[in-house]
Amino acid sequence: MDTDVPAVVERIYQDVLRRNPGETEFHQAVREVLDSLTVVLARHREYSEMKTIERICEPERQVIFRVPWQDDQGEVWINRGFRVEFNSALGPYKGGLRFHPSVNLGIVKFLGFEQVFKNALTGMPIGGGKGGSDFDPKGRSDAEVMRFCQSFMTELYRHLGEYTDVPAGDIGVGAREIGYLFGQYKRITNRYESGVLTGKGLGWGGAQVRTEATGYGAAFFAAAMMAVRGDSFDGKRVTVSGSGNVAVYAIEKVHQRGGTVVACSDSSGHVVDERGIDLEVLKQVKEVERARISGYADRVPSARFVEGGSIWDVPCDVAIPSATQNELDADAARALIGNGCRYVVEGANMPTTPDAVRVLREAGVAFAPGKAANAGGVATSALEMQQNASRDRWTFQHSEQRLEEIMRGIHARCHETAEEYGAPGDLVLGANVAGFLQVAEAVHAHGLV
Ligand code: NDP
Ligand code: 2IT
Repeated sequence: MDTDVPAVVERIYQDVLRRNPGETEFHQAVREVLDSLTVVLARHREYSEMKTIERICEPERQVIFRVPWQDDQGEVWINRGFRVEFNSALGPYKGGLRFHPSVNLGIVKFLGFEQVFKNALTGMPIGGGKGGSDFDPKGRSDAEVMRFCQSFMTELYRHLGEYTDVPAGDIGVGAREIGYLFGQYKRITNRYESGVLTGKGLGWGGAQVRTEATGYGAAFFAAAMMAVRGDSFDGKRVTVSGSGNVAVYAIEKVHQRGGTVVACSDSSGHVVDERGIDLEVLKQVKEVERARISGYADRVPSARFVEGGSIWDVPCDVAIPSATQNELDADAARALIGNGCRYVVEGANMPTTPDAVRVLREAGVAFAPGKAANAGGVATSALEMQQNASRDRWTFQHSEQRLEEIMRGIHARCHETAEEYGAPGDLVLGANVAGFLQVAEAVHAHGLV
C-alpha cells in the first residue's frame, strides 16, 4: 500500500477525473474536499486500506430518465430527469431537486457529493443525494409546471420512500412543485407517506421554519462566526446575491439581527437600496408575481436597478452569495476586499470559485463554506421527517430555536475540528474533515458495500 499520503490523494483525484469526464463542477467539489483530507489519511491508515475515500467519491446509484410533457398549446417537450443517490451510510438519501436549464449529471453529482458531508455535519440521520431536471420553469403556467412534475414523479417514485430517498426543493423547486410532486407520488403509490418529501405545505405535513431555514440558518452561522471575533451583525452593511428562497430569508434574519442588506439580485442584474431591501416588496415581486428583480426598483423610490454587472462591486462588510455555483470569482473577491468586506458566508452551494476562496483567505477575510453555512435547510428537513414520523407538529418558536442550536453546533464543530487538525480559523478544512470523519466511520463499520 502506498504510504505517501499526498500521492494517494492525487491518485484518487486523477481517478475521479478519468471516470467522470467533463463533469467540471463535480471535479471542483471533489478537489476541495480531497485537499482537506491529507491530514485525515495521515491519522487513519484504515481509510486508505479500505479505500473509504474512493468509495465515498463514487455514487451508490445514478438514475437518469426521460420526462415527456405537453405545454398549454399541446406541443410536446422532452426533458431529462436525474437522481443521484450518493451515500446512504448515515440514513436515507436526502437532498433537493433542482429545475434549471443548466442541470446536467455533473451538476447533480457535485450537489450530491456536497450534500453527503453537509448532511453529516447536521448530526441528523440522513445520507446524501440530489436530483433535478434541465426543465426551465420560467414563464411556464401552473398547469404546465404541474404536468411536468407529474411526469417527473411518474418515473422517480419507484426510487423514493421515507426510508430510501427523500427529496426536497432547490433552485426552481419550491412549495408549488413539492405539492404537485407529492400529489402524484400519493396517487401512484396509494400511500400517504408524509416523510417521502420535505418542504411540504404547512397544512399537509410541512414543518414550521422549513421555508425560512436555509436563509435563517446562514445568518445564524454568520452570527456565530462573528461572535468568535467579538463582532455581530449590528450596524453591518450586507449584500445577498439571489432573490429566491435562500436569499429572501437570509435578508429577513440579517435585518432582525441589526444588519442592513443593501443589495440583492437575480440572473438579470441586481438592485441597490441604501435604505435596506424592503422584504414585503421583494416577496411580492419574486414570490407572488414571479417577476424580474427590476420590478423592485420600479416600486421602491430609494432603489436602483443595475442590469448585468456584478453585485460584488457594491461595498459591504458581509457578503452572502445565495444564488448559484461559481457566481463569485477572483475578480469579485478582489472587489469585495477593496471595499472592506470582512466576511463571506455561502448561502448557495459552491458559489465561490476556488481562486476566489484563495484570494479571500490571503486577505484574511473570514469564509464559511456552503456545506456548513447552508445546512440549516436540510437540517430542518430532517426535523420535518422527525415530525412526520411521530405525527407531531412543533411551533415556529421551538423549530427556530432548534435550527439556531443546530447552526451554532455546526459552527463549533467546524471551528474545533480546524483547530484540532492544525488549521485554526479554516472552516473549509473544519467542515470537510468533520463531515468526512462522520461518514467514513459509518462506511467503514458497514464493511465493503
Ligand atoms: P430559488 O430558485 O428560490 O432562487 C434562486 C435565485 O438564484 C434566483 O434569484 C435566481 O435568479 C438566482 N439564480 C439561479 N441560477 C442563477 C444563475 N445561473 N445565474 C444567476 N442567478 C441565478 O433557489 P434557492 O434560493 O432555493 O437556491 C439558491 C442556492 O442555495 C442554490 O445554490 C441552492 O443549491 C442552494 N441551497 C438551497 C437550499 C434550499 O433549501 N432551498 C438549501 C441549501 C442550499 P432567476 O430567478 O433570475 O433565475
Ligand atoms: O442543498 C440543499 O441542502 C437543499 N437544497 C436542501 C435539501 C433538503 O433535503 O432539504
